[in-house]
Amino acid sequence: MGSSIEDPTDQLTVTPPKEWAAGVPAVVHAIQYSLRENSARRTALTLLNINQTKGFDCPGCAWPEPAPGKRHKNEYCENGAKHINDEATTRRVTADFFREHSIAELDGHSDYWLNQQGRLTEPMVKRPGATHYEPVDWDEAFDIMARELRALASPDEALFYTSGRLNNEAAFLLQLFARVLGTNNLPDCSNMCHESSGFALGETLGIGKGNVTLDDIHHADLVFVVGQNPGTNHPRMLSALEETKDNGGSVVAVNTLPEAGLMRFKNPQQVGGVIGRGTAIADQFLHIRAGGDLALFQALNRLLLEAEDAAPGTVLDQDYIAANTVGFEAFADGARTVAWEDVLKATGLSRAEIEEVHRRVLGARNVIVCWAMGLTQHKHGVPTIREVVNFLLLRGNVRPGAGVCPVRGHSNVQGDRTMGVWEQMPQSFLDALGKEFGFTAPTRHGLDSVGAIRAMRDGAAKVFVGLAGNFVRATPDSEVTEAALRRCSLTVQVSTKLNRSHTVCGETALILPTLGRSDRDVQATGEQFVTVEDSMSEVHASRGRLAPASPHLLSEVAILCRLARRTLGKEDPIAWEDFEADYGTVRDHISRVVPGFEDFNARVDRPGGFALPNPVNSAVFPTRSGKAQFSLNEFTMLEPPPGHLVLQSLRSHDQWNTIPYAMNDRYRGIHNARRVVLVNPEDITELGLTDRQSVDLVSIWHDGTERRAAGFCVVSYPTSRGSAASYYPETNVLVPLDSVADISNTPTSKGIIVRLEPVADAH
Ligand SMILES: Nc1nc2c(c(=O)[nH]1)N[C@H]1C(S)=C(S)[C@@H](COP(=O)(O)OP(=O)(O)OC[C@H]3O[C@@H](n4cnc5c(=O)[nH]c(N)nc54)[C@H](O)[C@@H]3O)O[C@H]1N2
Ligand SMILES: Nc1nc2c(c(=O)[nH]1)N[C@H]1C(S)=C(S)[C@@H](COP(=O)(O)OP(=O)(O)OC[C@H]3O[C@@H](n4cnc5c(=O)[nH]c(N)nc54)[C@H](O)[C@@H]3O)O[C@H]1N2
Ligand code: SF4
Ligand SMILES: [Mo]
Repeated sequence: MGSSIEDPTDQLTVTPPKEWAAGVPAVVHAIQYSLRENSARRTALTLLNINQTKGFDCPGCAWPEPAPGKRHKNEYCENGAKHINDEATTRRVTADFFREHSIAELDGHSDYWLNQQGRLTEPMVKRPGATHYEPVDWDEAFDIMARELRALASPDEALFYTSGRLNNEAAFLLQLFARVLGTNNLPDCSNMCHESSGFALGETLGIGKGNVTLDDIHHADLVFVVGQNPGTNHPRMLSALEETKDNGGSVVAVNTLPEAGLMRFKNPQQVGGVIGRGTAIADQFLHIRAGGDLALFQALNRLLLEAEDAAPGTVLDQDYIAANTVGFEAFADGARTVAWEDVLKATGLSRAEIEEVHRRVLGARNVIVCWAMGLTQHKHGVPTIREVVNFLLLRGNVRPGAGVCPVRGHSNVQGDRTMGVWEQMPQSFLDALGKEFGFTAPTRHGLDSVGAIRAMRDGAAKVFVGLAGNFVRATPDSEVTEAALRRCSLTVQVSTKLNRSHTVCGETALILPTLGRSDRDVQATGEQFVTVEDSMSEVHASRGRLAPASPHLLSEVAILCRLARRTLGKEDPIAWEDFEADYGTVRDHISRVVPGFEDFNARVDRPGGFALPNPVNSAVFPTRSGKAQFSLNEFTMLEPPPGHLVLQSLRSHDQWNTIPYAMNDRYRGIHNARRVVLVNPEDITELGLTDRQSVDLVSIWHDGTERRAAGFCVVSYPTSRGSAASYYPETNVLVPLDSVADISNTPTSKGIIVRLEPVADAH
């Protein structure tokens, strides 16, 4: 019952940041965590099945696996092992647990404590006015949901949130159900994640995904890793970069922090990695200021144009530009005017550093740019990524072997989108879906995550259904978001583990426990598998191997099928019962609706699955003009008023998104504390603060409102000037709901303007 678990209190110790990542300590750490959660036998069973062709997909990040023949027996990283063990824990949350703890009491516990209670085991309901959850049988749970959904004045009063853990089959059924019901309200974690990438790439290249393969990374001449911390968040990417280096390629890392994984890597899967010095990853590290990446790529583009002017026909790929792109002239005119003075101010870099990158670019044929949240979660995230595309197009670097690589977060976040989980799917998809199932899909755009919060706040949405994820902690402006959810008539969370979204309830609230990636899934026609798509558009099967956490769990597919039948009634012609009995029937429909999935069942049966085609690699750009689009992006930089810093909210090494697994951030040298703010020593002095001082973080917003996160400890850290860092989700309270990226509407979680207010030390 987890009574032995306590809410952690911060007891900070600081050691110097590490200069290298992975290696033996990482593996030992993973096994320790595993044995704490599991028996030795279960540990072996789970760890040996991660990312194997007959096993399950790692529920961690979306980094792809090597081709089947090239897989290591332990094809997982330290963090993958932690994620899987967190799911495979033998601790259980039972009906007794909910009898003992009121919802108000649960709400007082930390995110860490909630997660540590273990796996959810049976459906629970909080009835109107109740203080506790009580058991409910599945039938009644579906009745409650169907009744609430049918009582809505319009289907647009319902919201269906998903996190990227959801598999393809469930994602496809979810969006089908929402659209048959009559709404496109499909907010998802992508809205907070790579939405800026999707918009920028969709507009410029015609497809919102990356075009490079793992093999392309291995053989590239130059790889940029921008605004990304692979040592923690995509650890096996380090093996790929090591291979790039072995093959003679180089790496440029661009970050506000000197992240350990960007500097040096010791590969735990190679003997040399255990005892040697490891591989230096970044040949050049650009210690950029927060939000300075747009200026950096604008400067690189100006240098390329000037080099071409000086030696025509030698720098730009003029044939490529002429054959495949539009908008070059307008872009080039603008790019030539970017002022060095502005660039140096925005980036905090020297001109010599940028010129050194430029020389590397001139010497490289195949260039790849990888990025993650350090670009997407800024107000100017979309223009920044468009400028990255300009940079690549200039030398014809969007083609096989080179190009764009937005490194996705959740294991199936890209697949969920491919399956139609988006509030603004194109008409071609809606038409194909309607044709396949004999209905007319709604065409009005639905609500994204920020839109969903506004609608709940304003009483315009009343039923919230979350499939996977932890909406209330993933989203900005925590106080506003909590109040918004509490206004709902019904909130439903389909989850594997307890989290804050279960303690912030609508008038009626349901917890529906479900199978995780590692659980065996048996339905009427036998054992089922599901499918996922990784960051490089490879689709493959995932088969759980463990006995489910409880006999009362239903799979996500089963929950959706029963919900749909109960809500839509017997007269609905869609064969929901068949889908639940045999997931292959869902894949048959997908094969006829989603381009690239022809013959899905046969192709996914092959070891390693199959790759979705990316038209860009055949020089087909499905944009409005039919060509790749150069764009003109206005120079923008983040300029906090005097006495303020730009705060980014990021992940520690010991957390999975909204869930801290432990209180450490080993590579950054932070131990036993999460309420810390990393600040450059010169900024500490300039602000009149001292190292280890207690402060409140106070964010400011245009409308004069302030938001406060109390009780943080200042830690002197080599972050770039003006750019502070703290962990998410503790700092989400600071992000104003209206502070979103232009075009993509992504909360600006990496660009929060704050001041640090000294408080009397509690110690
Ligand atoms: N272990 C673990 N793995 C994960 C996750 C997890 O929580 N834990 N989450 C998964 C998910 S959903 C995602 S989306 C990914 C996220 O992967 P990342 O994007 O790597 O995650 P963050 O921790 O948000 O780190 C952002 C990085 O960008 C840098 N940065 C911040 N602002 C700027 C800037 O303005 N410019 C530049 N150049 N750099 C900047 C930060 O210093 C940091 O290194 O990871 C996935 N993998
Ligand atoms: N300030 C700030 N906010 C951010 C970010 C940031 O960098 N800074 N990052 C954003 C990003 S990139 C993302 S992706 C979002 C993440 O947002 P979410 O995806 O919503 O959050 P997670 O923490 O991944 O969700 C964890 C919960 O998922 C449930 N779960 C796990 N596995 C399964 C499963 O197999 N099935 C089901 N049904 N449930 C499961 C468990 O109950 C667990 O408690 O947060 C965003 N929010
Ligand atoms: S790199 Fe990502 S997908 Fe691979 S094992 Fe680690 S967490 Fe899992
Ligand atoms: Mo993400």
